[in-house]
Amino acid sequence: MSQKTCILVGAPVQSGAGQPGCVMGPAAYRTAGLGGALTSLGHRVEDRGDVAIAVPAPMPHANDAVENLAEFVSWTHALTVAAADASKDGLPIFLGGDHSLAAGTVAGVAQHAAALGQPQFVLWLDAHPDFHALDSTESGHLHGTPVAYFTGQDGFAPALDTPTAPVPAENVCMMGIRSVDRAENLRLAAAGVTVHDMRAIDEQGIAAPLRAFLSHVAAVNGRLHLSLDVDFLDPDIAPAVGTTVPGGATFREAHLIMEMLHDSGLVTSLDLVELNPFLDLRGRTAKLMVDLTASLMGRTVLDRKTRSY
Ligand code: 6HN
Ligand code: MN
Ligand code: MN
Ligand code: MN
Repeated sequence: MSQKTCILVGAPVQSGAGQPGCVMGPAAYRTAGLGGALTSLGHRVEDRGDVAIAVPAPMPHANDAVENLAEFVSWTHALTVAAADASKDGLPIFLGGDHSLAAGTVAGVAQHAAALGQPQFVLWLDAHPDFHALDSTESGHLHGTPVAYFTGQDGFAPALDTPTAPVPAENVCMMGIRSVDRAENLRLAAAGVTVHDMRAIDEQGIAAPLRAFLSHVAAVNGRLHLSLDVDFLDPDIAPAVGTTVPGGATFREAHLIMEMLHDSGLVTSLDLVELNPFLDLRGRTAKLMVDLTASLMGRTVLDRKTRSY
C-alpha cells in the first residue's frame, strides 16, 4: 500500500454490548500509540476525535429482550454520515466501541462506494457472525445484529430503514466464526454469506480462502471494508473482550491476514471493535490491535529481506 491518509474516527459505542467498558476503546487505541504507528509507516494521520450522540428517548420493541434500541438507531445514523464523509477524504479507521457500530460504518462506506460506482465488500473477522435481526436476538445485545442490518435483511423496521446502499450478502466473507446462534445459522445460509468457520480454517489454513476472496474483490474492482472484532483472536493473546470464545486465531494467523491484505492493496476502510480496556491486562490487547493495524498498513513482522522467496 502506498502512502495513505488515515482518518481516525472514534466511536465510543457500548450500548450494543452486554457489559460496560467499550466506551474506553477509542482512548485506549490512542494511548497504545495507533497514530504514531501509522505516521512511522509514512502515512498521514488525521484524528477527527470521537463521534457523539444526544441521549435519545427510549424506543420499545416487540421483542422484549432488545436493549438500548434508541441508542443503536442514533449511533447508526451518526456513524453512517461520519463514515460516508471520512471515505471521501481518506482511509477511515473506526476506533470502537462495540460491534453494533458497524451497522453505521459499513452503511456509510457502502454509500460512498455506490457513489463511485464500485461494489463494496466486507471481510468480517469475528468469533460471531452478528447476523441477528431485532426480532431474532435472544440476548438483546445489538452488537449481534450489524451484518443483518448492512446487508439489508428484514427485521429492523420501523426502527431503522434499509440502508441506502446495502452490501449484497454474497459480498461478505467471514473468517474465524465459532459461535453461531440457531436463528443466525438459518439466515446466513439463506442469505448466501460466505462463512469460513474455525473448522474450515483448521483444515485449509487462512491463506487459501483469503486469497480466493481477495482475487474476486480485485477482479471486479471492489472496495474492501475490514471489520476486526477482538474476539476473532484467541483469548490467550487478546483477553480484553466481553465475549471471549476459546479457539481463536493465533498471533501468526492474524498477522498473516493483515500482511496479505496489505499486499493486496484492496482495503479501503477498517473497524477495530469490541476492545474492552476494563478487561485488559496491562494494555496487551490494545497494543496487539495497534500492531495488527500496523501490519495491515505496511509493517512487516518478519524481515522480508532475509526471506529466501
Ligand atoms: N459480537 N450471538 C451472540 C448474541 O448475543 O447475539 C453474541 C454476539 C456477539 C457480538 O461479538 O460483536
Ligand atoms: Mn443484557
Ligand atoms: Mn462481532
Ligand atoms: Mn464477536
